[in-house]
Formats: sequence, C-alpha cells, structure tokens
Amino acid sequence: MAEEKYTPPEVWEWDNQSGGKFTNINRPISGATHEKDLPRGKHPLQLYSLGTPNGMKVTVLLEELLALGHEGAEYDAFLINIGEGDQFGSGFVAVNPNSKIPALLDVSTNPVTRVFESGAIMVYLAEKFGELLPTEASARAECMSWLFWQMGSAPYLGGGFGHFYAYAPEKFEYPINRFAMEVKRQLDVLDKNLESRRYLCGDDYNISDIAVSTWYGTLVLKNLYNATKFLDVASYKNVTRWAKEIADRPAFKRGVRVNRAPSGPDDKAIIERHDSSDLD
Ligand SMILES: N[C@@H](CCC(=O)N[C@@H](CS)C(=O)NCC(=O)O)C(=O)O
Repeated sequence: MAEEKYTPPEVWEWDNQSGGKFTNINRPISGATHEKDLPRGKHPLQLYSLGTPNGMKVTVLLEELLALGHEGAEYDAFLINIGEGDQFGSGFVAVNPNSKIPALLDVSTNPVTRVFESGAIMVYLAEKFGELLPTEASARAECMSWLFWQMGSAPYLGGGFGHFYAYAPEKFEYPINRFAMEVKRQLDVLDKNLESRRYLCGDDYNISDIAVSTWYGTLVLKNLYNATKFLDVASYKNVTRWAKEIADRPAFKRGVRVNRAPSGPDDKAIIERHDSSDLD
C-alpha cells in the first residue's frame, strides 16, 4: 500500500503526540510551567547544566581555569534533568528564558550576573579570568570565528542529523541525507583547517577548541549518535588527531565527567559537582 503523503495544514497546530524522543518536553511556547527555585551552593559560580556536549563546554572550561590556578573559577554544578522538564522551572527560566542548559550565575558580582547560551558563558568566563581567548585583535577574531562557527553549525549536527538519524520515530531518507551531507561538509571544513594547524586557530589552544571538540570530537571519538561508520568519521584524520590531543588534557577529562550518570563501571561521571575533590 502506498504511504500517505503529508500535506501541511493551512495553520500549524501543536500535536504533542507526534512521537520521537523529545515529544514529552517539546513545546511551541516559552516560559515556566511550574514554580521551582534553583538550589545554591557555596562557590562564586553556580552552574545549572547537564553533561551533554553543550554542557561539557562549560565544565571543561571551568576545569581548565582551575588548572591554571584561578580559585575564583570554583563552581557548584547542579543537574538540570531536561527529560524531566527541569528547564521549565521558574528558577531556571529566570536564569535562562530560553529554557536550555547550560546556564550560569556569577554570584561574586553585584548585582549577580546571569549568563545563558554556552558560547556567551565561555566568552564571559574567558574574559573574567583573562585566559583562553586571545586579546590581540586578529587572533581574537579567529577564535571568535571558530566559536561562532560551532554555535551555528552544531544545531545541524545535533538538531538535524542526530535528531533524524538517532531520535526520530522513523528513518526518513530526505532529512537524513540532507543533514548527513551537511555534517560531512562540516567535518571536512574542520579537517582542512587542521591540516596545517595543531589547534583550530594555530599553535595555541583556546575556547574555540573546547567548544568544537565537545561536539565534533565526541562525534569522531565516542560514536555520537551511533554514526561512526555511517559518516565514515575515521576518514577525517586531522580532526581525529586534534580531538585525541584535547580529550587527553587532564582538565578535559575532569570536565566531561560532570552532571551526568555513569554509563558503566569504568565511567567516573558525577551527577553534581560541589568541590574539586569530587573529581579527584
Ligand atoms: N544554543 C544553546 C543550545 C543549548 C541546548 O540546546 N541545550 C539542550 C541540551 S544540549 C537543552 O537544554 N534542551 C532542552 C530543551 O530543548 O527543552 C547553547 O549552546 O547553550
């Protein structure tokens, strides 16, 4: 029997039974669904997050800053369970009106500073501590270019490819083709850039390497979306070499363990982080 073709109605309507992994949490409206204050810990920085690639960007950067000796980068990391709708609690929405992790409060400033969007959080922290973001104009522009490249590109990898290849209720050829093509093009952009450079911007590691590696490094090293073979990630040799070097950094290894449940007996992941010793 021929499959019935979808014809969009004149006016879109919310069908919350559309299936797929995120059916229960996706909504076409913003704002809080329930009253819930956020917890507060003892440190200058309060992070509300989850150990996804977007969340890891911030915990890796914080661990790098601590490794560089910045005590002011001490942080409490609270878990926001997006599958349970924690991102729609009133306290979280006050920190991020967009209801997505990660979100940061800097309680060492007066007034307290809220920051949302992982890229904005990274720039805020790098500027606050004067690290991992070049100050010379052209080097800074290159770093910002790769950071913004990541912020613009990753939704094609996660929301596009990952969604249709791994999470959609059925496999649809059209979106899988479209987003696989785009993700492979992005991997090729990275691979060509890393042909002549040790890090994304040249000889020095900076926040753009952290941001890009939590996504594309995870894709090439950790079988993100179970797509290692499908996307032939091994053919991007420069990306793999760069991702391995970053994944070997002690601060990176610490940061990627925060705000998630262990995936097996060898995984030393921690749900919340309130002290450096939690990761020792
Ligand atoms: N552009 C945002 C994206 C953040 C984002 O998509 N976070 C996801 C988890 S990785 C989330 O919180 N999803 C919950 C939801 O969509 O309700 C950033 O980089 O901070």
